[in-house]
Amino acid sequence: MSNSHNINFRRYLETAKPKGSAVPAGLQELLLAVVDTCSTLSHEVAQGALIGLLGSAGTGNVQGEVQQKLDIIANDLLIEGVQACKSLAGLASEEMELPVPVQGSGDYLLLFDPLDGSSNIDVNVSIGTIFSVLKKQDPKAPLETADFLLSGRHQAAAGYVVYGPQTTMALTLGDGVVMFTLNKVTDEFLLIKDPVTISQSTKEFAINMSNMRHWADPVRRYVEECLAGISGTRGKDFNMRWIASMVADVHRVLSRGGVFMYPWDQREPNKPGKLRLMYEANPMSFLVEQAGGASINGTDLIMDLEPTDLHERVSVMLGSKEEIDRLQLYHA
Ligand code: AHM
Ligand code: MG
Repeated sequence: MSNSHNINFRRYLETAKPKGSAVPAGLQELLLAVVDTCSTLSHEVAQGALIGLLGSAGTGNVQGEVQQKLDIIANDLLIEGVQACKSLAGLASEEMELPVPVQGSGDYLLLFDPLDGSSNIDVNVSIGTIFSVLKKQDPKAPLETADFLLSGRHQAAAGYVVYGPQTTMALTLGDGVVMFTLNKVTDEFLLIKDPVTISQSTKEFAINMSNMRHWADPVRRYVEECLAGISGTRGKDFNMRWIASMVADVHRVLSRGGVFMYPWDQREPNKPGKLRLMYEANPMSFLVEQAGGASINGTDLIMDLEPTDLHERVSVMLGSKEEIDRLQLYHA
């Protein structure tokens, strides 16, 4: 199926049969609440300075990073938007140290990066919301941080909404990836692509090149070979893109292939990377794997990593399979 623009998100959830089974009603309720909130957020983001949304909030988050006003607004909107979901047991956000208990008594856990790409807010470049849904292992026990510490393989759903020239969502329920675009007049997300697949090979990579001198040898080797182009060992010219919003860079990878990297670097040797495993790497890895690509931290599949901390960081290399296989080989 492709370009079925008359299927809205609610209808998609009602009719989809991931791995042959209907989407559980509780998961439908939760995803609809998340996506409705993202639609509200999309309208707020589009107003920017007109409603005083740009600039720093003058506060720091649990990661020690400066929060933008929109980081906080997006976080509050999402909490408010899902609070009443009966199917939800608790939520965790990149912006908050501890998980938040909710009114619901269900067994789903929601994790999100409310506004990814914060450094791009004030310069009117694409930003987005990333979300991941897990199932609480013991639904009856009181909520604890440890309930969230499950590997990416436990995700029941994951996705993002990118606020760009269009507001577009990518979603996986564990059986492929689909994309929707928001009709801003009717406020409906309409199906635009099913299935979404990532080409196995590519000539495009994305990395913050200003950090090159700090990278480990395997990443440096990979990028140097890309830069050598047609006369080097790769025998082809590569193009480079770096939006500095993971959500927008991964959207490009899902749309036309490519490699996205945010690797470990030697400035903070004890920090595995910049990006967060639970709010960024796991949901994006689920999407990328489900679209036929691959996602590693260098040596291992990110989806297989066992988290030990809600806010833990990880090195990320994801995208077209042939390139990720090559990167993994260089790390062996
Ligand atoms: P954020 O969650 O505070 O926005 O930080 C994560 C972002 C990613 O979206 C992006 O890939 C990366 O940070 C950009 O980093 P850099 O500024 O080093 O290019
Ligand atoms: Mg982020």
